[in-house]
Amino acid sequence: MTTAAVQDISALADFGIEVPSWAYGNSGTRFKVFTTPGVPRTPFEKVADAAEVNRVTGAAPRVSLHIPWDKVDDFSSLASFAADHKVALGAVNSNVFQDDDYKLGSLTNADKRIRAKAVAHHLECIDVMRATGSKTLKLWLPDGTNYAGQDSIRARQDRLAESLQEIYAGLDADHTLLIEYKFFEPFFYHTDIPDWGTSLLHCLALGDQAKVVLDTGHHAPGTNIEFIVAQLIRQNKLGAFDFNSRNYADDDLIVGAADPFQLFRIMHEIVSVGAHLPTSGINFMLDQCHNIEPKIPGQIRSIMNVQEATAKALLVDASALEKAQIDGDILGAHAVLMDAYNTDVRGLLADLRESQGLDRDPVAAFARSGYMERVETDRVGGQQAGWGA
Ligand code: PSV
Ligand code: MN
Ligand code: MN
Repeated sequence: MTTAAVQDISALADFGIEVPSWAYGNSGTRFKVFTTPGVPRTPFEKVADAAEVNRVTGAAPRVSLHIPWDKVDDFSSLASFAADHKVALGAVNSNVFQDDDYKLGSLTNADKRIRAKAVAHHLECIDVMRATGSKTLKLWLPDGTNYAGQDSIRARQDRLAESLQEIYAGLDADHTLLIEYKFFEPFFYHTDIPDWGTSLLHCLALGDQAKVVLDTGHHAPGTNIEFIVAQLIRQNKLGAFDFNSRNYADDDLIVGAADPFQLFRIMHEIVSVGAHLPTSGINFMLDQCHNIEPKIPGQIRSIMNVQEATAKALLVDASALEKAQIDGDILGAHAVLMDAYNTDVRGLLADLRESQGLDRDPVAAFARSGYMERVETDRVGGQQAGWGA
């Protein structure tokens, strides 16, 4: 059993989770995008919605942007708007998957002109970062092929390395380039950055400012994600998470919904080395879409799920675990983890919120606020957040 001495989840007071702007817009599958009353029409309204999530949870201090979905005339005014709403603008996500030019690839394309265009887009994203004060550029590369022999796998890696170097050279000294991986989709034979190994190799070639972002939905079924987390942390190359849940592929469902135990195991690897503390520099982000459920409450639920998994990880009796591991006590060690996982932490989290001056129940607080009814009346006409988030 966990003891009272280790029931300290106060570290969660400083644990922030970044939310994605695209979670607040309408999204869907290739079959249908369902519209939602009150959906944001502009990037400003997306930021306002995200600020609501922070207001009731106290744990969502930043909003990731997606360019061009969140393009505005004056990014510094978007940053001031965010600050007025007590949030900051976070990672800037590039987009090289919606332009006809990129049919055969973007940063890997055999055509030098198209590669240059894709590099220029990332340099434009870096300019956005300068205007918003964001420190992180996030690159998910959709490039790949559908048929064996369609293009040279090797040549594409060489082109990618060269393109990445050009982007990396455009970073300021305090910027980080996050390189994401995904094992398949939109291409189905090979993907140019399919796994953490490929992402890591490119990051190592680039330098200290390049790190891997791990999207929990981007692995083959059965992959031991916590092993990847542990390994990347050992190399100081885990830059960020894109949290979400998957049952089948890149489902982008609410984090902790499909497999809360997996989320706990991931957070245990994080907490066991203190990587949940702000000093680790790891950016804990959500990358989700709410196709059928209400979006703001969906984000609130997501934040709470990550908090619950992290609280449970904080309850792991580290010294008892280490002793059992060293003693070769297999079931004893497993029991230490399971004791923490099976603890109901909802009361502890409600107490923590109360101590922060927040409502004990963020879902109820949001429902009571009348915000949703207000925006449903005020906002007429919605904006498609964009495909693929
Ligand atoms: C596409 O798979 C994707 O979901 C990636 O995970 C990116 O992080 C996200 O879209 C936003 O571009
Ligand atoms: Mn992602
Ligand atoms: Mn994805």
